Amino acid sequence: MRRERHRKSAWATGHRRKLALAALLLLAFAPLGLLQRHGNEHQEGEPVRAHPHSFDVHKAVEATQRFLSGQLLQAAGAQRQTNVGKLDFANRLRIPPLLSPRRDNSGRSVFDLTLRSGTSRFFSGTSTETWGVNGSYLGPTLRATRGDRVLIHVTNQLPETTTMHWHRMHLPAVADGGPHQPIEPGTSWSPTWTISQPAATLWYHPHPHGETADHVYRGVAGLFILDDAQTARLALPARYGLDDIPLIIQDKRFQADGSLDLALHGISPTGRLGDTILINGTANPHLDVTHQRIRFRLLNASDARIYNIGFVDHRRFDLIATDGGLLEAPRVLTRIQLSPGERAEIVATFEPGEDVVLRSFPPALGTNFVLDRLTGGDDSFDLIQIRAARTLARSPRVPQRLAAQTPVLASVATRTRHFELDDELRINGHQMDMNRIDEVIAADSTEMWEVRNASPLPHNFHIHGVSFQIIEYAGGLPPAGLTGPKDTVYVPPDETVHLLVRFGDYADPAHPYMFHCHLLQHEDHGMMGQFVVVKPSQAGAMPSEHQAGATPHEHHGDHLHH
Ligand SMILES: [Cu+2]
Repeated sequence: MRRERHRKSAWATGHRRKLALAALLLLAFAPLGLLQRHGNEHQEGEPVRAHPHSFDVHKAVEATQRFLSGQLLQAAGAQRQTNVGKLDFANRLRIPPLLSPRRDNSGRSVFDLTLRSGTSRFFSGTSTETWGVNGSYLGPTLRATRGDRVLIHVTNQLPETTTMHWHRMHLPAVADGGPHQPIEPGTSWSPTWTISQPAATLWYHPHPHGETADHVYRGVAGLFILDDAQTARLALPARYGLDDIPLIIQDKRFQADGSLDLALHGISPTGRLGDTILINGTANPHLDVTHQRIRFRLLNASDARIYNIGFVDHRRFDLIATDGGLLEAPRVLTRIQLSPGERAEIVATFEPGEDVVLRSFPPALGTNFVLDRLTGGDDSFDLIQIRAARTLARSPRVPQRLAAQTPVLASVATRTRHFELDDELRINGHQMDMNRIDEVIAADSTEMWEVRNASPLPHNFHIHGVSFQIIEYAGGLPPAGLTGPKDTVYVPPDETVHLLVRFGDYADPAHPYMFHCHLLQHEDHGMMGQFVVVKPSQAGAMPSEHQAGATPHEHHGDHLHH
C-alpha cells in the first residue's frame, strides 16, 4: 500500500511537471502560432490581398513549427501511438458469458459475483497477472428486465479493499457501490433493488476512493444490460453473442515479461495511455458474423483514452442508444467518440464475404497541439476486424422510431448549479472529501447543471444514478452523438455543457451519490464531489457543503443482506 501511495504522489508531481512542460512549449510557440493563424486568414482571403512572398513565409513557419514541436514532443517521449498496420486479427473475440440469475423464494433474481486475482493469456508465450469477476479478467454480463428485483452478492477475494458500483443504475444511494460501501478482503456485500429504468447498456466496476483506476485497469469490470418490454418489441438485433455483440474497449501497456505496466511514469496528464488494445479482454481480435446487421454495444472501459470510433471504409452506421438507453430515432453517423465510461449502441450493415476493420481515429479533444499529443489526440488504433460469412442471414431494417420518449423541456428545471473543472483536478475549487456533502438535491426534481472545463486539459463529467439530456454543448446544440440519454459527457477545454438532469425518487440524507471526472486517474486524484437526494421538504433545511452523516470507514458489509 505504501508503494501504491508513493506511485500516486509521484504521478501528481509528474502531472504538474507535464502541465508546466506543456505551458513552456506553448509559450515558445505562441508567436509562431499567431503567425500561423494570420497566415490562415491570408489563405482564406481574396488572392489580390496577399503579398507575393507571404504565402511561402507562412508555409515555412508552419513547417518549422510542426518540425520543432514534433522533435520536442518526441524528445519528451510523447510519440504518436498507433497499431494500424501491425495487427493480423488472429484471435477470435471473446464474448463475456451471460450470468443466469437464480430465483430466491421471494422472486428476486440473485447474482453471485466473486472478485479474484488470476492469470490471463492475452498473447501466446506470455501470461499476465490480472483481476476479474468470476474469472481471471473482466466479468460476466448481467442482464435484468425492468420490474425485476435483483440481489447481488459481491464477494471480495482480492488482496485489497474495493467496492462495486453499478454505473447509471437508478437505485438507493446505499446500494450504489461508491466509496462509502467498501468491501474488505474476504467479505461480501449484497445490495438489492428493483430495476425501474428503460432498457440500456450499463456497466459495473469498482469505485474505491483513490484506487478505482488500478482496480479497473487490472481487469475488474463488466456489462449490465437492462431490457424492457417496449424495446423487446423493436426489430433490433438482440441475440447476445450472435448479432448483438458487446465490445468492451480498453488500452493497456504491457511489460516485456507480459505483466501489466501499472507505473504512472508516462507522459500523459490524463492518466495511463496504453499502446495495446484489448476488446473484451482479447488482443488482436476478429469477429465472425453470420447476420447482415450487427448491433454493437460499445463501452469505453479505459483509464484515460478517448476513442473516435468508425469503420476504415467510413461506412455509415445507425446510432440507436447512448449511455442511458435508446434515442427517439436512429442517427446516421460515420464516427462516434467515447470518453472513459461512455457507451453507445450502433447497428452496422455487412456484405457477404467482406472483412472490415473497426478503428479508433484521432479523437477531437479540443485542446492545444501539445496537450493533444500528450493526451492521445493524435493516436489511432485498429480495434477489431469484422469477418462476414459468405452467406448472411437477413436482418430487418433499423426501425425509424425507437424510444417513446416524453421530451423534457429545459424550462422545467427548478434550479441551476454550476460546476467548474480545473487543471488542479478540482471541481468548484474542491478536491473530494468523503466527509463533505457538496450538493443537496430534492427528490423528483429537474435541474440544469452547467459544467465548465476551465482548464486546458481533457475532462469528462459523470453523475451517478441518473440520465441527463444535453441541452447545450460548447455553445451550440449537442452533436448527433450526444442527443440521446447520457450519464457521462466529454467537456472540451474552455467549454461549457448544459445538462438537464432529472433526479430520482430515492431520498436518503445520510448516503451520498458521486459526481466526478471519469478519467480514472483524475477521479482518484480527487476530482469528485458528493450529493445527497432528500425529500423536497428537507431540501431547504440542509445547507450545501455540510458534513456527511456517513463516515468514510462505516462498514456496510451486511447492511442490505436479507
Ligand atoms: Cu478529468
